Amino acid sequence: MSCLSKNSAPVSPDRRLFLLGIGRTGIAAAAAHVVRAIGTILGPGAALLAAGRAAAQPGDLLIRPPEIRSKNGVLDATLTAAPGRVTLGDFAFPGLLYNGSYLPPLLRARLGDTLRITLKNDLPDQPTNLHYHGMSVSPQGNSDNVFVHVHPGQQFDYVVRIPANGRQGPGLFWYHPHAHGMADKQVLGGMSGGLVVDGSEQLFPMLQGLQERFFLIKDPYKDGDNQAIAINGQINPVVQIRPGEMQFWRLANIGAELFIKLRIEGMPLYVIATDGHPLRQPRKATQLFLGAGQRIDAIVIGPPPGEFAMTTVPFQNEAWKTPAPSQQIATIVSAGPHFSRSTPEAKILAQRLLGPAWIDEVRSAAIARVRTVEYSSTPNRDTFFINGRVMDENGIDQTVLLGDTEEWTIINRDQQYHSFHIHQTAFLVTEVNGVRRSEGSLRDTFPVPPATDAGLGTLKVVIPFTDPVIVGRFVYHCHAADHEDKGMMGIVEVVSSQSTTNRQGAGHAGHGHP
Ligand SMILES: [Cu+2]
Repeated sequence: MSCLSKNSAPVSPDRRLFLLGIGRTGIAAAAAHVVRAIGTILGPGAALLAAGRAAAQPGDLLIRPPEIRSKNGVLDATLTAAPGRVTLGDFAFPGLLYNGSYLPPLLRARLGDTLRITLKNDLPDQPTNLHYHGMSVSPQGNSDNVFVHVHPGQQFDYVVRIPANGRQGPGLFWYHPHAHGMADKQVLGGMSGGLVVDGSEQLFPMLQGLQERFFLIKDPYKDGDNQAIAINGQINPVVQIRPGEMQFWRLANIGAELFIKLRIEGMPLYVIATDGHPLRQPRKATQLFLGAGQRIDAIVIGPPPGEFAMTTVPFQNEAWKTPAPSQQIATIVSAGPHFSRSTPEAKILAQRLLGPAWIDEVRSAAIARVRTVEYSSTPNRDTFFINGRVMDENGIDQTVLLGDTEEWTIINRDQQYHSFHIHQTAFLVTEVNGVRRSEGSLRDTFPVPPATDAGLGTLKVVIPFTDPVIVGRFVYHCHAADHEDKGMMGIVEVVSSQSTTNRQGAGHAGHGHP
């Protein structure tokens, strides 16, 4: 049974309803009473919430994902994919899980480490595999190779070497299944987790000693028209901070289809990295737009005492649907004595990235070639195309020479958001809908705006295919996983000038079945 209703955030803790003598029926009618009750329970700060949205009941304290860290240069982990029950507030559904958990382990490694991940497929009826999203690692063999299919009852041993020197730097990444046609269902079911390359404090020494918080955002299967949004597998968790305290927040949309705009009333974020790529200097943001796959690392400062709602901001995604109403997805509680070593905003914004930045090289590189990638779909949206074709796992759509930097224009003919994601390398966004953009950091996933009456949606990016570790065959696609599964994915092969195309080695090695 679910208490998600069209216009309200989930009303979850039964105990408050019990205290109020309200049964589980008639909850919508009781919402106003509940909000007043929260005001009584939590004091004047809660008025902020009550004024915002009804039925925004704070849940439990935000939990930390369990972690598996590398030891002596190796991260050993086993991920077992299997069905399992998921309960999110009052919403329960049959999930597809890693190690039985909707919040599987956060993997933490360092540059130069090797990930040794055993993937066991205990799903009864579908293949799966693992993708290491955002990592500049090899796409071949038993590394980050999405052409591996691990069938039910089989297991596969991934060995992913993170170069000590190269394009890959410290930052926030994630892992999820990428078996073509299966990704959406599996990620919606719960199969995705965080992946961190440690060392961000070497880029921004101010991070040293700060409390680190993860906000791993997921969109479970819809309950009718209602879309629950979970953070670390929790509905509307409470995040504690002291007034004036700095914390290091790491937000990742590791969901399947979700595009969200979010904000915290009265609390800006000082963004230091996007998709694991540092900014030259922090940027103040009062609103974030995160499509599935995108991440933000940010410093925050504890606001004055009180409660602050993290809410979604309605926006037009699909032209044929009314925007989803705002919902509260977390509650920030600022309380306790004012932090003694408080840092003013100006000091955060005055930080400068230590060391060279890949973005400078990308910005100044000569463009070796331009390409156009056009997104479209059938009118009933059961098939999605790139350049009029659906994904063909045995083909190659683009061949790129290692060392080249290219400019790709993604054109969106559909009246809904898509996104552009490419494996193994980040890119620089230079233009959105024909308007020049000055980006302070690289991305690996970025929304492609919908077509409107004003014209087609366009995104222009500059992609460096310059790291020798990425030689091989890999994919680019829309990261709304349902679109990707329904065809909106293409294959690029990066070839070094010395070698000819090696389809055998890159494409068909390492199948998980005998
Ligand atoms: Cu899409």
